[in-house]
Amino acid sequence: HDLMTIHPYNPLEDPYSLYPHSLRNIDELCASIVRSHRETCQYRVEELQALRWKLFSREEIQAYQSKSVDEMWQHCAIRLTDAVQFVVEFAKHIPGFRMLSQNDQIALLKTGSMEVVLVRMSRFFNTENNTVFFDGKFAGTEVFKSLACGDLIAAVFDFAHAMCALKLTEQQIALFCALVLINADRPCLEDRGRVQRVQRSVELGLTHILHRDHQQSLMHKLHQRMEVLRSLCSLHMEKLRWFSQRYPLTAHSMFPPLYKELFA
Ligand code: CLR
Repeated sequence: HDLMTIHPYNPLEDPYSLYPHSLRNIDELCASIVRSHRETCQYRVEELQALRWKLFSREEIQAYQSKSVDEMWQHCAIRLTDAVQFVVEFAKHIPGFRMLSQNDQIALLKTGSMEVVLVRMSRFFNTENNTVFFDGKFAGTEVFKSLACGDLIAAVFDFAHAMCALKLTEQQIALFCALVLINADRPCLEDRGRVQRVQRSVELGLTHILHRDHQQSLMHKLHQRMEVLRSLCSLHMEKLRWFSQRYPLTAHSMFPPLYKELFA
């Protein structure tokens, strides 16, 4: 269990058991979430901005396209799992997350980590040419052709495009990612009440930030994005089931353990 490394409950680390909500607490909550985002987002926006000219060449694209279906799936599963690992790190530093039971932490990560990866993808996305930073360069949808799930890839790219159109700040992205993860409506939660309390505090944080930025109207749009995320993730699971049926050996022995643990 890779996820079992998450720390157990320590009431002394639980800001909400120590003092009630106040504006100062909300500021502190936002600051921790933003810090956690910054420390786990792999690349800063300025770094990605500077890399925008790095595109895959014809030959490199052809090399990806001539990979076999299972080879390319394994490659992408490894990349995705790396990204998920950073999301797990991010989650651990959301105030209140560690105070949830281990089962609830895992349940939230199982349903939410892929969604957060997709939100984070918008930071790695160039809307000018519809490419995503993958394997060290910017890649268009054609790079993923050999996965044989063009509909999922198109939907994921559309989502990144739509997220970019919202022009969120890094702080807004951080709070939105936290809200995607801490969702008391997820299945299989033991202590829904506790998750709900953490969710309310993150909601308060996001509302606070949007209010401060005079962008309250974004809240409604972000909730709409969350619906799309849900459908994208069920499409991902559907594709994964299709793949595992066709290539049981690759799915069983070549996929990263964390990928299997979260999505299988
Ligand atoms: C998302 C943001 C992370 C860094 C990162 C790593 C891997 C990338 C991912 C981002 C975006 C989505 C991505 C993925 C690798 C493969 C996947 C490009 C940029 C595409 C959509 C293929 C999915 C294939 C599955 C069906 C296996 O911080």
